[in-house]
Amino acid sequence: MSDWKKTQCNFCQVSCGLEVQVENNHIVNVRPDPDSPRSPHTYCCRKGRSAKYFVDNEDRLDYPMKKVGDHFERISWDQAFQEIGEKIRALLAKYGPKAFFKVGPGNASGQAPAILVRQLCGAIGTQYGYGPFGIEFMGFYWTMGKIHGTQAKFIEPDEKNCDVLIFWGGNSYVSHNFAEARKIIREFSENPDKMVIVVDPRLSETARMSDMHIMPKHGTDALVMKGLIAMILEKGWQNQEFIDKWVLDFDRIKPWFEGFDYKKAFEVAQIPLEQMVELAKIMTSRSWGVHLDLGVYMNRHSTACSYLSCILMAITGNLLKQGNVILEPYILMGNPSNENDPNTWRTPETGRFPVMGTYPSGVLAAELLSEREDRHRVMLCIDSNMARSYPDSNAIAEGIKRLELSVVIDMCMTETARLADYVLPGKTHFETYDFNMFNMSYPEVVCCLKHPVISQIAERKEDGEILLGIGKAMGFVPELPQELYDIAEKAVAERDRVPYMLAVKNYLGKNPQYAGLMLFIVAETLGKAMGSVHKACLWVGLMGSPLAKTDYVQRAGFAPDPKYAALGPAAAGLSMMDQVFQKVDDTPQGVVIALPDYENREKYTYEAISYEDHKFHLWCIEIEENLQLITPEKEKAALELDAEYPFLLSSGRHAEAGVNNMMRNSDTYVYRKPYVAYMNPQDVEEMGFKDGQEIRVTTKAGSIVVPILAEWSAARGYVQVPHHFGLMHNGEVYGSGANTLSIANDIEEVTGNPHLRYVPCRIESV
Ligand SMILES: Nc1nc2c(c(=O)[nH]1)N[C@H]1C(S)=C(S)[C@@H](COP(=O)(O)OP(=O)(O)OC[C@H]3O[C@@H](n4cnc5c(=O)[nH]c(N)nc54)[C@H](O)[C@@H]3O)O[C@H]1N2
Ligand SMILES: Nc1nc2c(c(=O)[nH]1)N[C@H]1C(S)=C(S)[C@@H](COP(=O)(O)OP(=O)(O)OC[C@H]3O[C@@H](n4cnc5c(=O)[nH]c(N)nc54)[C@H](O)[C@@H]3O)O[C@H]1N2
Ligand code: SF4
Ligand SMILES: [Mo]
Repeated sequence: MSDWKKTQCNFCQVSCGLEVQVENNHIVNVRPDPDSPRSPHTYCCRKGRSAKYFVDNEDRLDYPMKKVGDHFERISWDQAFQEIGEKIRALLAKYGPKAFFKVGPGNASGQAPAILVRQLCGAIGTQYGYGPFGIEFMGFYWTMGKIHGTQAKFIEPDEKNCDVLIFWGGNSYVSHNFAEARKIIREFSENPDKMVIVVDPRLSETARMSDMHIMPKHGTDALVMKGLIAMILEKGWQNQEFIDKWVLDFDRIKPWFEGFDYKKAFEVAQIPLEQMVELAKIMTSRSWGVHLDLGVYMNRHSTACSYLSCILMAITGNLLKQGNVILEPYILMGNPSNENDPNTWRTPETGRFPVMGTYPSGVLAAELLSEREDRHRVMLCIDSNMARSYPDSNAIAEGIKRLELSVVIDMCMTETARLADYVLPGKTHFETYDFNMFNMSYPEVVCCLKHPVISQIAERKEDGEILLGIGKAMGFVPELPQELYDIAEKAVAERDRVPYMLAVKNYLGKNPQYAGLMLFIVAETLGKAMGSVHKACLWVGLMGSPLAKTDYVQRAGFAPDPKYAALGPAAAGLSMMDQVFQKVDDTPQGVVIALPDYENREKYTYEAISYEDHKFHLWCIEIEENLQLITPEKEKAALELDAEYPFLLSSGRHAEAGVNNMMRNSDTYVYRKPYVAYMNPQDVEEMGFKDGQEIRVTTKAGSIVVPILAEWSAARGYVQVPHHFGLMHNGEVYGSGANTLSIANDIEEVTGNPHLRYVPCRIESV
């Protein structure tokens, strides 16, 4: 038996610490890492424990492949880079940078490729990019930009300090979408001084742990939130002291709610008034934090919901002061977008704008099928199985085939890869270094460098190395002086990279035309010296970390090397962050790299708000207009279903066993078959079906066959299918893709999340 090696989980942004046992270069066992500061109570969920099925599966790619006629042929890396570089350059020369777009990466647990692909798109000069943000977080990050001044920081509930934890449209007990979710939900549930509140039409696994369960009619959350605010303001229950101190524009938003018939709103949402009064009393008298999730984000009026939830936090004094905190990733996760800047591109066919540099995934099918001259033509898709994960997957597949060039980087021969012109084999985060920018470990900021636990197999490369290869082939890495390579080698050997940083600055000072290619230059030189482009990306990220501007890093015990401290604040800052990098590199379970001054809430709040006046800005024109649509009368009419599609579908459910579209090896499902449609037993009986029988679910986009699982916890009038299936493994396909059923361009009106939790459908016997 081999030793246990430390790393982190590959499957979600939480990145729990794992220890894995490796035999003959295969993972044979997984357990939670007791030393991990990311999951300090030895936590990991079923997905993490299934790592071996993910890494080992027959559809792993080992060599670069090129489509020749109707089949793939193995080619060398040199040929792949050369041909891809040449073809992209030729197409850019013909159509300009607007023809090029990227999709992905879709794996939130390893984000070096995200930084590099941003560099590549920047060098090409394209703004077009799609990714998971565009499927779930458009309204949320846009709201962040409006409320506190930047899309780059986000609000999370402060579970460490609040009394009441609210889950609004999320099922965290199953999706484990924050650190140690199950443990924290259990603690809140068992503690008589604390409360769990769940807002979900279904008696979800999380709702079963709750002290209060509110069951709105599907798709009515915006109406409910608007009503709740109207009621609080009408009764004068708001926290006026907090509002006076921290909120700009309160008088401008008050009219949005005045005279709003909240009783009628709750009636339309089918929630008893007394329950809403009780909720309002709790929200105005206790500290509460809220997790909004896909039941809301992938539903009607999702931007309004994100926005209204922030207004609720503000008027009850739970925005930062207690209950909810603004978190800043230690590395910038994307470029904030400004849709009002005339230089910000809109999608050619559908005219949509980006949020955090990402365009809505729900319009991609229409963009790919566009006939316009300025349409998308050249695609780089990295770690995204978009032909399964994006709305209207049949149209997406058609669209990929029409592209003039499609390159897919993935660890597997996915459904998307099969459609591409070139397929390039990536490593997993178990085979190379990677890291995660999400800081889900409030109040500490934890940074982990995932260390490889499996050594080189065939010709797989780390994603970053592949992106660098494409960048080089396109001429984005200039001829560099040997000196830069030598200084990098020395810096790594001496565990001090400050001289290297200064050499890079010096080089760019003399060659300012390459300033925009800094990341490629570091990847090429320091990446080589470190043996990993991803590791070099972490170093770059830390050196430019927004945390370096605060005193949080010192609070975590870091200080500059005295020899640099003497050279002034700039050198001292670089040296301190370099020490952070060294400690992270030396500590495979991860390190607390910063400690925000969260005890001093006033100061923390003040610093966290990016607006110059350090106030929350609650008014904005888009929401003012949007809220006019959200009245009990209009909503009641809008919620009527068409006779042809009289039932509702949740296209997607984050099922315990599945991991988005990554868990291809169906050996993980030998003991149970999770490809089932949840339906309420009463609906099943009334419609004349039987538990376990196959049904055909049909929407405007398509149709799939799926067996029923009659579940007493399922909501009435609603069928939920998981979205993890329809993946080919070893020549066999288990289940069908839920996105066959989701409708292209059926997106939310303000920022554009798809309506995947609200798809009208019809159900028939097979
Ligand atoms: N209908 C419907 N669709 C949905 C959802 C839904 O609820 N309903 N949920 C959506 C959500 S929330 C999300 S976040 C998106 C996700 O959708 P995407 O962002 O498209 O991600 P996946 O489809 O899971 O594809 C991830 C790909 O990355 C590859 N991969 C994973 N890890 C590694 C690695 O370490 N290295 C390399 N080289 N490759 C790797 C996998 O093989 C897989 O092909 O899907 C969404 N799609
Ligand atoms: N096992 C597993 N866990 C995962 C993932 C995975 O693939 N597998 N993926 C991860 C990712 S990328 C994400 S984004 C998260 C998503 O995590 P969640 O958002 O927690 O996942 P969902 O299963 O979509 O839960 C949505 C909930 O919203 C409810 N809902 C449906 N309609 C409405 C409505 O109209 N109003 C309200 N209030 N609620 C409604 C549903 O009943 C359901 O309980 O999960 C993460 N965790
Ligand atoms: S919670 Fe996320 S990171 Fe932790 S084990 Fe589960 S999937 Fe992996
Ligand atoms: Mo997600």
